[in-house]
Amino acid sequence: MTMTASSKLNKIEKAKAEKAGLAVKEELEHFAEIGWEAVDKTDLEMRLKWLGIFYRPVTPGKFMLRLRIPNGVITSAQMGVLAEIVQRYGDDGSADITTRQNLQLRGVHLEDMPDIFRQLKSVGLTTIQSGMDNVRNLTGSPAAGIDPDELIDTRELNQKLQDMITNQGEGNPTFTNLPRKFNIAVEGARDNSIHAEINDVAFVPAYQNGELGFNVLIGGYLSAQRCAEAIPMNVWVPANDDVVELSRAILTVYNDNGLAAGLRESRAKARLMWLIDHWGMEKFREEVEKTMGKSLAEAAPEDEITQDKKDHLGVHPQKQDGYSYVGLHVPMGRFSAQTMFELARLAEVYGMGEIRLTVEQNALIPYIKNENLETFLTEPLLEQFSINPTPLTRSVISCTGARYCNFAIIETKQRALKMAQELDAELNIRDRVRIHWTGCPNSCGQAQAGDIGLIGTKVRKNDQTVEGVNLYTGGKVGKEAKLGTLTEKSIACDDLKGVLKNLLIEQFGATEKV
Ligand code: SRM
Ligand code: SF4
Repeated sequence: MTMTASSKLNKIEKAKAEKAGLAVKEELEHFAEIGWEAVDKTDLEMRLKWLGIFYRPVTPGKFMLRLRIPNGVITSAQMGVLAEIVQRYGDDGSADITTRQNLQLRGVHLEDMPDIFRQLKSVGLTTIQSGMDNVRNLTGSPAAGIDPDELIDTRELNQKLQDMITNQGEGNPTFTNLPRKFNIAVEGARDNSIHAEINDVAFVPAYQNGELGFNVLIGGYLSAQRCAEAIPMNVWVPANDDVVELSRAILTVYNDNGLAAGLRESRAKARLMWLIDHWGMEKFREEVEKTMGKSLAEAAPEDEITQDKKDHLGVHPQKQDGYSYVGLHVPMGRFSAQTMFELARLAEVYGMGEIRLTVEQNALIPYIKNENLETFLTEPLLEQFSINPTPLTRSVISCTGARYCNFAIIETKQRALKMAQELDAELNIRDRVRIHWTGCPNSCGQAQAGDIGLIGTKVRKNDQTVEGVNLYTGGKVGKEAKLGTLTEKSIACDDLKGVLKNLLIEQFGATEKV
């Protein structure tokens, strides 16, 4: 690297150039022995994220561990191991389903990490490259392989993508120093279950000359500085290893040109869309073709996203005769060790030992024999994880917020649930209304995708600074997905209920309960 190039690097790039993120893999045993207080600050706060280990300044010594669950498919055995891990930490231990149909464990201690990693490996789980400048969890339809309307079963493709990106979970130096985080989603259903519009690369089903494959959208992302909807790359690929090869080529082009295109200077201008802006789509496409060593087919004129987005809650017949899958509402996506054990047990007893996670932070149990449904529905866990919650509670989504995240400006999860429950009790609401809460403008809770989006902010009220939100509306998901926009600024959380109530009555057909 030249002096000029390196002097322009941002702080994170400089730290990565000094020592690669993945290097801490070899040091984990040592870190566990010396204890977290003795670990170098940059290793502790930054590089450990390459292993999925997140130091939480809000709860020092109690770490968050982010897994990778490609396509949101997890077995009962895997869930059981995760439950055992969080159980060790008593009340501090819990797990969250994330907005990328993934799991994060909470309360974990650094000294236990080598042992935890051995346990995870024994059941085929990995946490590698799940944070910082890496490709995040690969998302796909949660009902892949069981949805009667499905076009392409994306499970194997997502697993292959993960294996390519992470070198079978061992860590892959080739794709671990990207200019920024990177999101890939592969949709096989008709309802855009994966939010194609907010992924850096999204594959959506489309027929080309009678053959089923994917149109490719690129550059979508949300951030504090800019939010961009994914745009067509004008490429179609068949539903086979070309998906993996195209992803490899896009990642290579992004990785290798980040420096020359200025992406490694400012973290705020480093996502894939900035490279597309810099070059234009035509050159970007050419570079990708050059890297792949072949020309790509033009996009099919239309894709097959024809349905509104499903939330998969409740009982649904599978494409396999005699079986149903059941979607359970996990309030705020939060599990205790006990609910994880119980969910794993139910999937084992009634299903085939498998659970699916959704980007709505809920869980499905597939392969329940229809004749066993009645008994299944009487299981005590379903009192906590309802299959038919009230309309707002059903659809509310929230990022981590102030309880564990040091970027947070406000507390989110508890507040979001309470608000949804109270409004459900006070209003008749015909349809679901998706309220997305996010504790800061990073928008991990995807505020711009909500019918109503709320982004945490500080507000002045009665000469005091209090927790508040900026309100977004107009977000659409599914077949005509579009990002919502800011409609009202600086609403104190104490005043929010009244504002939401009016909004729900005026724009979403709600009426007051009498
Ligand atoms: Fe996120 C950073 C949590 C999905 C945009 N995100 C963070 C960190 C790691 C910050 C930190 O170190 O504390 C948060 C960890 C808090 C914690 O303790 O849980 C965090 N993000 C989450 C999760 C857990 C929210 C949730 O409750 O579900 C989601 C984990 C997904 C996963 O399994 O990997 C999560 N984050 C998202 C999404 C939604 C999505 O992918 O659909 C976005 C917007 C989409 C996107 O990335 O384009 C998102 N997170 C960010 C950003 C802004 C990125 C940017 O380009 O500026 C940051 C900050 C950053 O990267 O600098 C961030
Ligand atoms: Fe933390 Fe902000 Fe992401 Fe919420 S949106 S998890 S507060 S970084």
